[in-house]
Amino acid sequence: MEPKSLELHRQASSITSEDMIALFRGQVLAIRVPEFCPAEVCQVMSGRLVRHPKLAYYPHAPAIGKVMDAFYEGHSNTEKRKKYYDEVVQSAVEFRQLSWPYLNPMDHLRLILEDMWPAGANRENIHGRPMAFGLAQLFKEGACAWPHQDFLRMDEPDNHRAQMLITQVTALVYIQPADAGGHLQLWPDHYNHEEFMARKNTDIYGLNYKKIPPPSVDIMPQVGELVMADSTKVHAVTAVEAGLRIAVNCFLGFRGIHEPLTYWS
Ligand SMILES: O=C(O)CCC(=O)C(=O)O
Ligand SMILES: [Fe+2]
Repeated sequence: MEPKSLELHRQASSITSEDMIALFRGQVLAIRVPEFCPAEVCQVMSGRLVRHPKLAYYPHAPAIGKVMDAFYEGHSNTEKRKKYYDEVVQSAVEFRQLSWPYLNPMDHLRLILEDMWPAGANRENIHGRPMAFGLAQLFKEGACAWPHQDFLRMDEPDNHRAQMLITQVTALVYIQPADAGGHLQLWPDHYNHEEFMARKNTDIYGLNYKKIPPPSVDIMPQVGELVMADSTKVHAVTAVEAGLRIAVNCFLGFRGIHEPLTYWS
């Protein structure tokens, strides 16, 4: 049962620490900021992303492309992990160029967080060096993301800094929503490892829809919209039925209201 006070999503014209705290506490499942990134900037970015030299498709999911590496991809792969850290500075520069000469929506977000959050916001740094920032994901027709959870604390059980994370939020800016499908689904539940494994599909990474309740929130993203949701709770992307879906995203780390927020991808 969902608590009575649970708010499904909150629409805002600006980001406030009150809204962020409500999200971290699980009192609201999503914060939506319409037109966070102007449509003309989205258009510039999508044009560059589809022909980006670093656009790569996931070998296990060829309908999903990405520009820039995500930290979790290098999980338990020393070589990938090294490449990730070696390319941090260059990736940030290249990510910024995607929107040049306009303000990059991810840079805009980090500036807002730094200005708005009482203790400011910093690049995440669990290994004594800054983590990468800025990533794009492209979903072609048929692509989906199965219900899953993202939590750096679970991926890095031996890392002291990662263990101090109370929760983690995904911040997504939709550069180009799908023409049909490609909805973001959110659940209020977080499963621990045992509970997750009991509900997992046997042959794919995500949870089996038949073993979890229906989603509480279903969002059809709009062009330029910013959506923030707790990534440690179950979330999914429904199959793209028509068009190409492009989102840029980063994660935000929360360690307490007196601690700086962190961001990484
Ligand atoms: O693209 C989306 O809407 C969600 C992708 C996702 O799983 C995430 O941001 O953690
Ligand atoms: Fe996710």
